[in-house]
Amino acid sequence: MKALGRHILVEFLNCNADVMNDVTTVENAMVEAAQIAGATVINSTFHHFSPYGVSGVVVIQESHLAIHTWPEYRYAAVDLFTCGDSVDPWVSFEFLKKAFSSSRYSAIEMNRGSTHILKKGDAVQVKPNNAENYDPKQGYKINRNVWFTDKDENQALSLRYTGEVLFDERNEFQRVRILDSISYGKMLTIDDMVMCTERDEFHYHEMIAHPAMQAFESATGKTAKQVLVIGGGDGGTIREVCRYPGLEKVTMVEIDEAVVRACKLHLPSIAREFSNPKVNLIIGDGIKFVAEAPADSYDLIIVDGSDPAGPAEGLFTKEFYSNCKKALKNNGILITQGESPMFHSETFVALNKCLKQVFSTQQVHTLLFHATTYPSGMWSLQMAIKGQYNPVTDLKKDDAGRFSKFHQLKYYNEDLHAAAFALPTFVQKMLNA
Ligand code: SPD
Repeated sequence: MKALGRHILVEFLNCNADVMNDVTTVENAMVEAAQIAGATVINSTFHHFSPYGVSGVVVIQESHLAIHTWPEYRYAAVDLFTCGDSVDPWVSFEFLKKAFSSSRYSAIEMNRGSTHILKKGDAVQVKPNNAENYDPKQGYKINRNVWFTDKDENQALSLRYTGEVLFDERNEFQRVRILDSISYGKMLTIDDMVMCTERDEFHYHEMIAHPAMQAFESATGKTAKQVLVIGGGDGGTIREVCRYPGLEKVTMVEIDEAVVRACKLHLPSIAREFSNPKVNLIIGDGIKFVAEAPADSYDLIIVDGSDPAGPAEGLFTKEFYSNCKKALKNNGILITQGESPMFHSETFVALNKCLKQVFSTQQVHTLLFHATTYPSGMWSLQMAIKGQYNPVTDLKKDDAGRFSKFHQLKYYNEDLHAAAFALPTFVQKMLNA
C-alpha cells in the first residue's frame, strides 16, 4: 500500500429499518465488524436520535469505524478507516452488509496519506502522550489506552490492557482471548466476558471448591473422592480440588479445547494441574455427559460454566440439574456459579428457584463473594445438597481452618465459610419473593 491508511466510504441502501433504529444492534454490529476484520477495539460510543437514527464511532487501534443511519430511508452512511496492513476494511464491509440486510450498496475506497504527496524525510519522532523513556532503537515506549469491556445493555466493567492480545481464536462455540491487563495481569475472556484474571482468580476458584469440599468432609467424615467439574477449562477449579489428598479422581468435562490450550500456554499458574494423574480431562459436552452419567457416581459436582449465553445456556435448566442430582451419590453436593444478584438478577433468582424445585428448598444455599473483575463485583454460588446436613452448622471449623492455613489460601478460611452464606437483606428478599 502506498498510503498511510485506507478509507472506504459506504452507502448501505434498502437496509432493515428496525435494525437501523436499534442503537444496541447497530453498535454490536459495528464492533463485531471491526473484530471480525482483525481490528483491536479500543472503545465505542453510540447515540440514538429521536425519533429516528443512530450515530456512533468504534475507535480501533488501527483507526475507526463510523456510522449514521436514517431508518426512515432504510439507509446508512458508513466510514471504515484503517491504518497499516493488518486489517482489511472490506471484511467489515461484507459483515455489515449482512448485518443490516442491505440489498443495494455502493462503496469507494480512498488511500489516505498517499506516499506520493508525503515527502520522504517528513516523518519526525513525536513524543506521544503517556510515553515512557525514549530508547534509541525502539523509539518511545507507549502506554496505550486500550480497554476491554464486559457489559450488558446498561452496565459494564472495563479493564485497561496493554493492547497485547496473546491468544485470539473463534470457533464453533465462542471467541477465546487472553489479554494482558495493566492492573490484573493476564486474563481469559470468552465472548467479551471476563472469565478470570491472574490477580483475582483465587476469589472465584477457592470459593467454588472449598466451601463444598469442606462441608462434605465435615458432614460425612471423608473427603469427596469422586468429583465432576463441568466447564472450568482454565484449570483453576481442578487446581483447588487437587489440594485434597483423599481425592481419587476429578473428571472435568470442558466443551472447548481452545480454552484449555490457551490457559496452559498463557496462564500456567491457573492451569497447573492438567498433568495430575487424578485429573481426567474430557473435551466434550458437559450437559450430555451428565445426562448419560450413571446414577450415584459423584460426591461433588462443580458447574464452572460461563454466563448463560452460547454453550453455557443449557447449564441453567431444570433438566440439567435433575440429571446432576441423579449422578450425585447420597450426601453429595452440587455447586454452581450463580451469576450476580446485581448484574443478572433475573438469572440469579431463576437458578435458585430451579435448584429448590430439584433439590428442595431447605437443601439449597446461596453464597456470595467478591468478584472484583466481574460486572458489579458481587457474585454468587448456589449449593444444593442431596442429603440432610447443613453446610454451615455442620462444618468442622477447626479442620477448615487448618486446611486453609496449610495451603496458604488467599480468600477462603473458616470464618469466611459461614460469612459467605450470610446474605444481605435485599438478596434474601429477592430469593424469598
Ligand atoms: N461473568 C463471568 C462468569 C464466569 C464464570 N466462570 C468463570 C470461569 C473461571 N474458572
